[in-house]
Amino acid sequence: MKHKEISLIAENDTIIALAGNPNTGKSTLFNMLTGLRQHTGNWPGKTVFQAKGSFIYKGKKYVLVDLPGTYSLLASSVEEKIARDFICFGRPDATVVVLDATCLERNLNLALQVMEISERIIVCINLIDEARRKHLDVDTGKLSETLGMPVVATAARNGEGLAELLKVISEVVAGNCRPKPKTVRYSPEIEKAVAKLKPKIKNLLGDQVNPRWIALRLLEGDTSIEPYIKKIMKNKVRKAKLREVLA
Ligand SMILES: Nc1nc2c(ncn2[C@@H]2O[C@H](COP(=O)(O)OP(=O)(O)OP(=O)(O)O)[C@@H](O)[C@H]2O)c(=O)[nH]1
Ligand SMILES: [Mg+2]
Repeated sequence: MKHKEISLIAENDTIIALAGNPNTGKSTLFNMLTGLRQHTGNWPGKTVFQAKGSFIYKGKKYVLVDLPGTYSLLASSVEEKIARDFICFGRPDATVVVLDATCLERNLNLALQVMEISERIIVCINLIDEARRKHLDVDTGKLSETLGMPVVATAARNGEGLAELLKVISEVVAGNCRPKPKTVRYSPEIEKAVAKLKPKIKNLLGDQVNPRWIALRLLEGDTSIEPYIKKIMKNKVRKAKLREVLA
């Protein structure tokens, strides 16, 4: 199902992924932006497989992918694997990480994991209306500075902040805004091993994936990424052969 859906997206489509913890309003945001009716709500029927829709902003088409809600990207459940594989190997042009403004601390854990995979991230602090109701004040400027990424506050259900979110998405896709996510540093031993592995991975896989993230997964003994690595390598070899023929 997942591979079929990924391949349904045309090669030159601009793809925006929506990631986040369960119940943060991703599908509500998806429906508001695409005009579709993806099921929303905290009951069985939550988004398990990613839904796909599109919208036009300033004459440009964007394909939006609503990923299932996950607390992490460790691929220990089917939802986590779908979300992780799409962000890493589906190569979206930008990933919007949707966080619940009323429990940022827990939600930021996922944002940090997405930051390890991808650079083109936008943080969307949703349910800002709920936060306001609870007298919680979110300093988006400070958060943006701390994380090194654009941060937009929204209340998806009533459309608040969506104009700003679209503007930021378009700027990130166009390269006018370049997020610089802060790197999460590990112990010196791990960093030493990562430094050794990174150039080798880069050499093998090119810039198709984030070599630091792959190095960390390999050190962790995560075998679930192997099929993708093999696929990327096979494609690379095929391309190299084609180049030889063309030369
Ligand atoms: N007050 C308020 N409620 C919201 C907002 N956005 C979404 N909701 C509500 O939050 C609930 C969950 O929204 P969904 O869009 O289904 O959340 P989701 O992130 O797609 O959930 P999963 O697919 O399970 O991960 C629904 O009842 C929405 O109506 C918002 O900005 N403010
Ligand atoms: Mg959903």
